[in-house]
Amino acid sequence: VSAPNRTVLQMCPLLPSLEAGLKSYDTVRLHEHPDPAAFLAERGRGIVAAVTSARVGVPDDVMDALPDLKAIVHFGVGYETTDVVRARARGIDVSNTPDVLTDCVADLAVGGLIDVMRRLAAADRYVRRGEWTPNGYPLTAKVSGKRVGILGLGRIGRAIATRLEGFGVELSYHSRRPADGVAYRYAASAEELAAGADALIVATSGGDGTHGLVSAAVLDALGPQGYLVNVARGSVVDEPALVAALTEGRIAGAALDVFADEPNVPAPLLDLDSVLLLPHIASATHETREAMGGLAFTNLHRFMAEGVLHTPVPR
Ligand code: 8YV
Repeated sequence: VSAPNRTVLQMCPLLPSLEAGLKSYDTVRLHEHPDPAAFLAERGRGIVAAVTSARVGVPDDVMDALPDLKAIVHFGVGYETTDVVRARARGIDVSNTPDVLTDCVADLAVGGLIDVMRRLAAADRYVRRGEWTPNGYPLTAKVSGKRVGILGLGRIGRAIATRLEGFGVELSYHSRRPADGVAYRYAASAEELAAGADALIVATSGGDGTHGLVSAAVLDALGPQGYLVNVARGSVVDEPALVAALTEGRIAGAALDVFADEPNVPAPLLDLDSVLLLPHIASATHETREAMGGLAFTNLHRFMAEGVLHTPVPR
């Protein structure tokens, strides 16, 4: 019996430069098969690595159809779409692309905060509609000096905080436990954080551990003068509660790069100038996406050559 091929499974369309890198291996593109389950039943043996995005992950049924799988490589820092506990129980290691996107995601969070408080996109629409009259545009809210709460003080949350120090804002945060060596005020819960903030920026990871963390109660604590920015995952926010709070004016506005069911955006938000709607673009710059693709490829390459991933997700 000859040794099986060491095949790589591509789960979804990826950055062109990363797809070009995958060509150096025997790679199969699952998303191009009309019947993926039948394809895997026939060809699953010999697939040792899967390359996927944060959005798609490797679903349980795909994992179960791959008896030789040993590595899952994510293009993206988030990996909540893959059951890592299940993977590791089977001896499959998992990697993501941390650090390389931190700057761009933090930049966009600050941009979103300024946009929604100063209503930049709405003002642009106003000018384009030809409605500009002297003093005609409503006054907005000052950003500098405000109280900003950051939910999740990981790499991205810290980078957001560092940027906002330059705006003279008063920073506080909530995470599972207080972070070592951090001078910002720690709030014991998301609700307490929101109650003491003019703006709440969501920078946690997604997945079960943070699902619905920004609840109706948290939004009410943020209050009618408060703004929400979400660059994390739509799942972290109770989206129906957010839509209700925005349409009823129980919070002042929101800048949203992520949604519960992308690319579907709740219809009532489309009519609100108090909301900035972005199509999940926080990491989407040439520089960062190339760096993410490079790091994903380094993970695959090291696994294929040495049997280890370069940036495995934490245990
Ligand atoms: C990307 C992201 O949109 O890294 C993540 O977790 O959500 C974004 O950077 C995504 O990874 C692209 O698939």
